[in-house]
Amino acid sequence: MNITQVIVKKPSSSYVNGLTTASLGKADFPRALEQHDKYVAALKTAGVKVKESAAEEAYPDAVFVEDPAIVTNSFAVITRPGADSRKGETTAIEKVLKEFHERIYYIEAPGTLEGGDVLQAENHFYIGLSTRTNREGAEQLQEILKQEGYTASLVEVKEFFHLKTGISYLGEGRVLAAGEFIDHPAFQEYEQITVLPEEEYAANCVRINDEVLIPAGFSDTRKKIEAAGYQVIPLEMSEFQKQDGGLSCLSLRF
Ligand code: CIR
Repeated sequence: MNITQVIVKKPSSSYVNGLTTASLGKADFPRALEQHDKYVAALKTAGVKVKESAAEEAYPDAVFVEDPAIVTNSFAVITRPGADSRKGETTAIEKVLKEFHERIYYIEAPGTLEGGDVLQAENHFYIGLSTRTNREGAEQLQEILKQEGYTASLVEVKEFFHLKTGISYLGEGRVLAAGEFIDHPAFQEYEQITVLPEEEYAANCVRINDEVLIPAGFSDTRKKIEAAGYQVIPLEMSEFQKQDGGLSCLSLRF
């Protein structure tokens, strides 16, 4: 898939007070800003245009811009995040997406859905049922995708936070899988690169054109991705990992 445009959102100083289940300590805001700048630089290296939308103090988790929307190159879906403190993030992202797309769909109550649960592999979308995405939300998205000519299926997420916390699509029929998604029947058709339990955080990677953005510090996963023929850009992600965020969460790519 050729990606030309990416949307990111600057972290706000309220970022350190966002939701987290990790016990990795308090996030360091200046460091988060630095890591975010490097993420944006890596995107530019991968040859995409980057729209940097303004930080929002009222929404500490809004930097994880992947969750309030699903975007393709022709339409967007505004989600209804499962976390109550994140529901209002959709207002600003809708405004930004209207600059790019006329066709905009909405997930409606009682459905909930977060973009971290949506994995695109070519023309198929996997939608994770998690603590943030319920069946109503997943089925609404499935219907929208069908209408737009894609196929979609639902996958239960039992252990990971979001679907994409545990699996990434690298392209060429290949996935990077950890934990419950290793040898999972839903992903049988793909060649699989497996992530060691101690490197689980590295299962969330982002393929952008000729580059694979990976979190720095996970040498086994890095070696396996490189051995499969990919060029990698390792990025320090410590301040986002502290808030349960992975690489994909920081951008919308289309
Ligand atoms: C949250 O709990 O919603 C944020 N602290 C982390 C969201 C991470 N997003 C993602 O994996 N797509």
